[in-house]
Amino acid sequence: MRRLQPVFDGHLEVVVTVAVTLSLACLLAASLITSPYAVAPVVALLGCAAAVHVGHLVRPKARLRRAAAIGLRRGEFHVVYQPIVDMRTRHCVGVEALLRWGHPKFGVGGPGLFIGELEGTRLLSALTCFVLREANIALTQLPFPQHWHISVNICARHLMEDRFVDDICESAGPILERLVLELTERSCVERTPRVVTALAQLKQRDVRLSLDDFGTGFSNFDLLADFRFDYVKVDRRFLAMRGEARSQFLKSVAALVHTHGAKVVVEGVENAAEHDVLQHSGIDLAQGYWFGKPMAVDQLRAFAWASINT
Ligand code: G
Ligand code: MN
Repeated sequence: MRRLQPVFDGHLEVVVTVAVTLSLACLLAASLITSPYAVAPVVALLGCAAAVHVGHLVRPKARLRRAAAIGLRRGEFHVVYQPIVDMRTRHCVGVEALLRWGHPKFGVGGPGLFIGELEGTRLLSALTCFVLREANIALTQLPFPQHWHISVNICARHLMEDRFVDDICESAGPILERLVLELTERSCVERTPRVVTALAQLKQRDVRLSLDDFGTGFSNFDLLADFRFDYVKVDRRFLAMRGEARSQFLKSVAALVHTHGAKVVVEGVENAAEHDVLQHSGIDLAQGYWFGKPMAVDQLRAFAWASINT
Protein backbone atom coordinates (compact mmCIF):
# COMPACT_ATOMS: atom_id res chain seq x y z
CA MET A 1 0.00 0.00 0.00
CA ARG A 2 2.95 2.29 0.64
CA ARG A 3 3.42 2.40 -3.13
CA LEU A 4 0.43 4.72 -3.48
CA GLN A 5 2.26 7.28 -1.36
CA PRO A 6 4.07 9.04 -4.24
CA VAL A 7 0.70 10.41 -5.35
CA PHE A 8 0.85 12.61 -2.26
CA ASP A 9 4.45 13.73 -2.68
CA GLY A 10 5.03 17.45 -3.05
CA HIS A 11 8.29 17.17 -5.08
CA LEU A 12 6.64 17.77 -8.43
CA GLU A 13 4.87 20.81 -6.98
CA VAL A 14 8.18 22.39 -5.96
CA VAL A 15 9.90 21.63 -9.29
CA VAL A 16 7.03 23.00 -11.38
CA THR A 17 6.53 26.07 -9.20
CA VAL A 18 10.25 26.96 -9.47
CA ALA A 19 10.23 26.33 -13.24
CA VAL A 20 7.11 28.45 -13.76
CA THR A 21 8.45 31.28 -11.60
CA LEU A 22 11.80 31.35 -13.45
CA SER A 23 10.15 31.32 -16.89
CA LEU A 24 7.82 34.12 -15.86
CA ALA A 25 10.70 36.20 -14.52
CA CYS A 26 12.55 35.76 -17.85
CA LEU A 27 9.45 36.64 -19.86
CA LEU A 28 8.82 39.69 -17.75
CA ALA A 29 12.42 40.87 -18.04
CA ALA A 30 12.35 40.38 -21.83
CA SER A 31 9.09 42.29 -22.24
CA LEU A 32 10.34 45.14 -20.02
CA ILE A 33 13.41 45.54 -22.25
CA THR A 34 11.45 45.51 -25.54
CA SER A 35 8.33 47.43 -24.61
CA PRO A 36 8.09 48.43 -20.98
CA TYR A 37 4.68 50.08 -21.16
CA ALA A 38 2.33 47.83 -23.14
CA VAL A 39 3.62 44.26 -23.00
CA ALA A 40 4.89 43.99 -19.44
CA PRO A 41 1.57 44.29 -17.54
CA VAL A 42 -0.09 41.80 -19.91
CA VAL A 43 2.73 39.29 -19.53
CA ALA A 44 2.72 39.73 -15.76
CA LEU A 45 -1.04 39.13 -15.57
CA LEU A 46 -0.89 36.10 -17.83
CA GLY A 47 2.02 34.82 -15.78
CA CYS A 48 0.14 35.11 -12.49
CA ALA A 49 -2.89 33.33 -13.94
CA ALA A 50 -0.71 30.54 -15.32
CA ALA A 51 1.15 30.17 -12.00
CA VAL A 52 -2.12 29.90 -10.05
CA HIS A 53 -3.49 27.41 -12.55
CA VAL A 54 -0.38 25.22 -12.65
CA GLY A 55 0.00 25.51 -8.86
CA HIS A 56 -3.55 24.25 -8.45
CA LEU A 57 -2.98 21.33 -10.80
CA VAL A 58 0.16 20.13 -9.07
CA ARG A 59 -0.89 20.59 -5.41
CA PRO A 60 -0.73 17.10 -3.87
CA LYS A 61 -4.37 17.10 -2.76
CA ALA A 62 -5.66 18.44 -6.06
CA ARG A 63 -3.46 15.99 -7.95
CA LEU A 64 -4.78 13.08 -5.90
CA ARG A 65 -8.38 14.13 -6.55
CA ARG A 66 -7.74 14.47 -10.27
CA ALA A 67 -5.98 11.10 -10.37
CA ALA A 68 -8.87 9.47 -8.49
CA ALA A 69 -11.49 11.01 -10.82
CA ILE A 70 -9.55 9.77 -13.85
CA GLY A 71 -8.99 6.41 -12.12
CA LEU A 72 -12.71 5.97 -11.55
CA ARG A 73 -13.41 6.60 -15.25
CA ARG A 74 -10.60 4.26 -16.30
CA GLY A 75 -11.74 1.38 -14.07
CA GLU A 76 -8.80 1.51 -11.65
CA PHE A 77 -11.02 0.95 -8.60
CA HIS A 78 -12.34 -2.41 -7.45
CA VAL A 79 -14.17 -3.83 -4.45
CA VAL A 80 -13.15 -6.57 -2.00
CA TYR A 81 -15.34 -8.20 0.63
CA GLN A 82 -14.52 -9.08 4.24
CA PRO A 83 -16.62 -11.50 6.33
CA ILE A 84 -18.43 -10.40 9.48
CA VAL A 85 -18.99 -13.24 11.94
CA ASP A 86 -21.58 -13.88 14.68
CA MET A 87 -19.65 -14.44 17.93
CA ARG A 88 -22.28 -16.85 19.29
CA THR A 89 -22.80 -19.15 16.29
CA ARG A 90 -19.38 -18.52 14.65
CA HIS A 91 -21.18 -18.24 11.31
CA CYS A 92 -20.67 -15.50 8.78
CA VAL A 93 -23.63 -13.11 8.85
CA GLY A 94 -22.46 -10.50 6.38
CA VAL A 95 -19.63 -8.87 4.47
CA GLU A 96 -18.18 -5.39 4.36
CA ALA A 97 -17.56 -4.12 0.83
CA LEU A 98 -14.23 -2.31 0.81
CA LEU A 99 -12.87 -0.05 -1.88
CA ARG A 100 -9.42 -0.61 -3.39
CA TRP A 101 -7.59 1.61 -5.87
CA GLY A 102 -5.26 -0.18 -8.26
CA HIS A 103 -3.14 2.71 -9.50
CA PRO A 104 -1.25 1.69 -12.71
CA LYS A 105 2.02 3.17 -11.44
CA PHE A 106 1.82 3.03 -7.65
CA GLY A 107 0.02 -0.26 -7.00
CA VAL A 108 -3.02 -1.17 -4.94
CA GLY A 109 -4.06 0.94 -1.94
CA GLY A 110 -6.88 0.86 0.59
CA PRO A 111 -9.15 3.77 1.56
CA GLY A 112 -6.82 4.84 4.38
CA LEU A 113 -4.50 6.31 1.74
CA PHE A 114 -6.97 8.39 -0.18
CA ILE A 115 -10.41 8.73 1.46
CA GLY A 116 -9.26 11.51 3.82
CA GLU A 117 -8.10 13.58 0.84
CA LEU A 118 -11.39 13.07 -0.99
CA GLU A 119 -13.58 13.86 2.04
CA GLY A 120 -16.19 16.51 1.29
CA THR A 121 -15.98 16.08 -2.50
CA ARG A 122 -18.60 14.83 -4.97
CA LEU A 123 -16.12 12.20 -6.03
CA LEU A 124 -16.56 10.34 -2.74
CA SER A 125 -20.31 10.09 -3.36
CA ALA A 126 -19.55 8.77 -6.84
CA LEU A 127 -17.19 6.19 -5.33
CA THR A 128 -19.91 5.05 -2.87
CA CYS A 129 -22.30 4.55 -5.81
CA PHE A 130 -19.55 2.62 -7.59
CA VAL A 131 -19.09 0.29 -4.58
CA LEU A 132 -22.85 -0.28 -4.39
CA ARG A 133 -23.13 -1.04 -8.12
CA GLU A 134 -20.18 -3.43 -7.94
CA ALA A 135 -21.60 -5.18 -4.86
CA ASN A 136 -24.97 -5.40 -6.56
CA ILE A 137 -23.47 -7.04 -9.69
CA ALA A 138 -21.14 -9.33 -7.75
CA LEU A 139 -23.44 -10.50 -5.00
CA THR A 140 -26.51 -11.13 -7.11
CA GLN A 141 -24.35 -13.59 -9.11
CA LEU A 142 -23.14 -15.46 -6.03
CA PRO A 143 -24.74 -18.26 -4.07
CA PHE A 144 -25.03 -15.49 -1.52
CA PRO A 145 -26.70 -16.71 1.68
CA GLN A 146 -30.03 -14.93 2.06
CA HIS A 147 -29.39 -13.80 5.61
CA TRP A 148 -26.01 -12.15 4.90
CA HIS A 149 -25.96 -8.38 5.05
CA ILE A 150 -23.72 -6.09 2.98
CA SER A 151 -21.98 -3.22 4.71
CA VAL A 152 -20.95 -0.22 2.66
CA ASN A 153 -19.15 2.87 3.92
CA ILE A 154 -20.82 6.21 3.24
CA CYS A 155 -19.64 9.78 3.80
CA ALA A 156 -21.39 12.55 5.72
CA ARG A 157 -21.50 14.95 2.79
CA HIS A 158 -23.31 12.42 0.63
CA LEU A 159 -25.82 11.73 3.41
CA MET A 160 -26.59 15.45 3.59
CA GLU A 161 -27.17 15.77 -0.18
CA ASP A 162 -30.62 15.89 -1.81
CA ARG A 163 -29.92 12.92 -4.02
CA PHE A 164 -28.61 10.59 -1.29
CA VAL A 165 -31.65 8.29 -1.04
CA ASP A 166 -32.02 8.03 -4.83
CA ASP A 167 -28.28 7.37 -5.24
CA ILE A 168 -28.36 4.55 -2.69
CA CYS A 169 -31.56 2.95 -4.01
CA GLU A 170 -30.58 3.15 -7.68
CA SER A 171 -27.03 1.88 -7.16
CA ALA A 172 -27.91 -0.90 -4.73
CA GLY A 173 -30.86 -2.27 -6.72
CA PRO A 174 -31.91 -5.69 -5.39
CA ILE A 175 -29.35 -5.73 -2.54
CA LEU A 176 -31.00 -2.67 -0.94
CA GLU A 177 -32.81 -4.58 1.79
CA ARG A 178 -29.57 -6.34 2.81
CA LEU A 179 -27.69 -3.10 3.08
CA VAL A 180 -25.97 -1.74 6.18
CA LEU A 181 -24.67 1.80 5.70
CA GLU A 182 -21.56 2.49 7.77
CA LEU A 183 -21.04 6.07 8.83
CA THR A 184 -17.77 6.88 10.54
CA GLU A 185 -17.96 8.53 13.92
CA ARG A 186 -15.35 11.08 12.84
CA SER A 187 -17.56 12.52 10.09
CA CYS A 188 -19.45 15.64 11.10
CA VAL A 189 -22.96 14.67 10.16
CA GLU A 190 -25.62 17.13 11.24
CA ARG A 191 -29.03 15.88 12.25
CA THR A 192 -30.84 18.22 9.86
CA PRO A 193 -34.46 17.55 8.81
CA ARG A 194 -33.17 16.36 5.42
CA VAL A 195 -30.83 13.81 7.04
CA VAL A 196 -33.57 12.58 9.38
CA THR A 197 -36.00 12.17 6.46
CA ALA A 198 -33.40 10.41 4.29
CA LEU A 199 -32.56 7.91 7.03
CA ALA A 200 -36.25 7.32 7.80
CA GLN A 201 -36.95 6.63 4.09
CA LEU A 202 -34.11 4.12 3.95
CA LYS A 203 -35.16 2.47 7.23
CA GLN A 204 -38.62 1.95 5.75
CA ARG A 205 -36.90 -0.11 3.05
CA ASP A 206 -35.06 -2.16 5.69
CA VAL A 207 -31.71 -0.46 5.17
CA ARG A 208 -29.72 -0.60 8.41
CA LEU A 209 -27.25 1.90 9.84
CA SER A 210 -23.89 1.27 11.51
CA LEU A 211 -21.67 3.65 13.49
CA ASP A 212 -18.14 2.92 12.25
CA ASP A 213 -14.79 3.44 14.05
CA PHE A 214 -16.50 3.89 17.42
CA GLY A 215 -14.19 5.45 19.98
CA THR A 216 -12.06 7.42 17.53
CA GLY A 217 -14.10 10.66 17.40
CA PHE A 218 -15.50 13.13 19.92
CA SER A 219 -19.25 12.83 19.72
CA ASN A 220 -19.79 9.13 20.44
CA PHE A 221 -22.62 9.50 22.89
CA ASP A 222 -24.42 12.32 21.07
CA LEU A 223 -24.37 10.27 17.90
CA LEU A 224 -25.67 7.18 19.66
CA ALA A 225 -28.55 9.12 21.10
CA ASP A 226 -29.35 11.10 17.92
CA PHE A 227 -29.36 8.33 15.33
CA ARG A 228 -30.98 4.95 15.70
CA PHE A 229 -27.99 2.82 14.79
CA ASP A 230 -28.46 -0.92 14.30
CA TYR A 231 -24.75 -1.65 14.79
CA VAL A 232 -21.84 0.04 16.50
CA LYS A 233 -18.37 -0.96 15.24
CA VAL A 234 -15.64 -0.68 17.85
CA ASP A 235 -12.33 0.38 16.35
CA ARG A 236 -9.51 -2.15 16.48
CA ARG A 237 -7.26 0.16 18.52
CA PHE A 238 -9.12 -0.98 21.67
CA LEU A 239 -7.93 -4.53 21.10
CA ALA A 240 -4.43 -3.24 21.83
CA MET A 241 -5.43 -2.46 25.46
CA ARG A 242 -3.68 -4.60 28.07
CA GLY A 243 -5.06 -7.09 30.62
CA GLU A 244 -8.39 -6.66 32.39
CA ALA A 245 -8.84 -3.12 31.07
CA ARG A 246 -9.53 -4.47 27.59
CA SER A 247 -12.28 -6.84 28.60
CA GLN A 248 -13.77 -4.29 31.04
CA PHE A 249 -13.85 -1.68 28.29
CA LEU A 250 -15.52 -4.04 25.81
CA LYS A 251 -18.10 -5.13 28.40
CA SER A 252 -18.98 -1.50 29.17
CA VAL A 253 -19.31 -0.61 25.48
CA ALA A 254 -21.47 -3.69 24.86
CA ALA A 255 -23.75 -2.79 27.80
CA LEU A 256 -24.05 0.82 26.63
CA VAL A 257 -24.72 -0.10 23.00
CA HIS A 258 -27.28 -2.72 24.00
CA THR A 259 -29.24 -0.12 25.97
CA HIS A 260 -29.62 1.73 22.64
CA GLY A 261 -30.99 -1.44 21.03
CA ALA A 262 -27.96 -1.89 18.78
CA LYS A 263 -25.45 -4.71 18.28
CA VAL A 264 -21.71 -4.38 18.85
CA VAL A 265 -19.20 -5.35 16.17
CA VAL A 266 -15.49 -5.42 16.97
CA GLU A 267 -13.27 -4.89 13.94
CA GLY A 268 -9.65 -5.81 13.32
CA VAL A 269 -9.57 -9.12 15.22
CA GLU A 270 -6.23 -10.59 14.20
CA ASN A 271 -5.47 -13.53 16.51
CA ALA A 272 -6.87 -16.18 18.86
CA ALA A 273 -6.14 -14.14 22.00
CA GLU A 274 -8.19 -11.19 20.71
CA HIS A 275 -10.95 -13.53 19.64
CA ASP A 276 -11.05 -15.14 23.11
CA VAL A 277 -11.46 -11.79 24.87
CA LEU A 278 -14.51 -10.99 22.75
CA GLN A 279 -16.22 -14.23 23.73
CA HIS A 280 -16.59 -13.14 27.32
CA SER A 281 -17.38 -9.48 26.73
CA GLY A 282 -20.91 -9.50 25.35
CA ILE A 283 -19.75 -8.65 21.82
CA ASP A 284 -22.25 -9.68 19.12
CA LEU A 285 -20.25 -9.67 15.89
CA ALA A 286 -16.62 -9.54 14.85
CA GLN A 287 -14.54 -8.83 11.77
CA GLY A 288 -10.82 -9.13 11.08
CA TYR A 289 -7.99 -11.12 9.53
CA TRP A 290 -8.59 -13.91 12.09
CA PHE A 291 -11.92 -14.69 10.43
CA GLY A 292 -11.07 -13.72 6.87
CA LYS A 293 -9.14 -11.06 4.97
CA PRO A 294 -10.88 -8.81 2.45
CA MET A 295 -11.29 -11.00 -0.65
CA ALA A 296 -12.12 -10.69 -4.33
CA VAL A 297 -15.45 -11.99 -5.63
CA ASP A 298 -14.04 -15.36 -6.73
CA GLN A 299 -12.66 -16.07 -3.27
CA LEU A 300 -15.90 -14.85 -1.74
CA ARG A 301 -17.80 -17.30 -3.91
CA ALA A 302 -15.74 -20.21 -2.47
CA PHE A 303 -16.15 -18.78 1.03
CA ALA A 304 -19.93 -18.47 0.56
CA TRP A 305 -20.16 -22.10 -0.66
CA ALA A 306 -18.17 -23.30 2.33
CA SER A 307 -20.44 -21.28 4.67
CA ILE A 308 -23.60 -22.71 3.11
CA ASN A 309 -22.28 -26.25 3.44
CA THR A 310 -21.18 -26.06 7.09
O1 G B 1 -13.09 1.44 9.30
P1 G B 1 -13.42 0.38 8.32
O2 G B 1 -14.24 -0.75 8.87
O3 G B 1 -14.07 0.93 7.05
O4 G B 1 -11.98 -0.22 7.92
C1 G B 1 -11.81 -1.39 7.29
C2 G B 1 -10.33 -1.48 6.88
O5 G B 1 -9.60 -2.23 7.87
C3 G B 1 -10.17 -2.21 5.57
O6 G B 1 -9.40 -1.46 4.66
C4 G B 1 -9.52 -3.52 5.92
O7 G B 1 -8.61 -3.95 4.93
C5 G B 1 -8.83 -3.25 7.25
N1 G B 1 -8.85 -4.43 8.09
C6 G B 1 -9.77 -5.41 8.10
N2 G B 1 -9.48 -6.37 9.01
C7 G B 1 -8.34 -5.97 9.63
C8 G B 1 -7.54 -6.55 10.66
O8 G B 1 -7.81 -7.62 11.21
N3 G B 1 -6.44 -5.82 11.04
C9 G B 1 -6.11 -4.64 10.46
N4 G B 1 -5.01 -4.01 10.88
N5 G B 1 -6.84 -4.07 9.48
C10 G B 1 -7.94 -4.73 9.06
MN1 MN C 1 -16.37 0.34 7.71
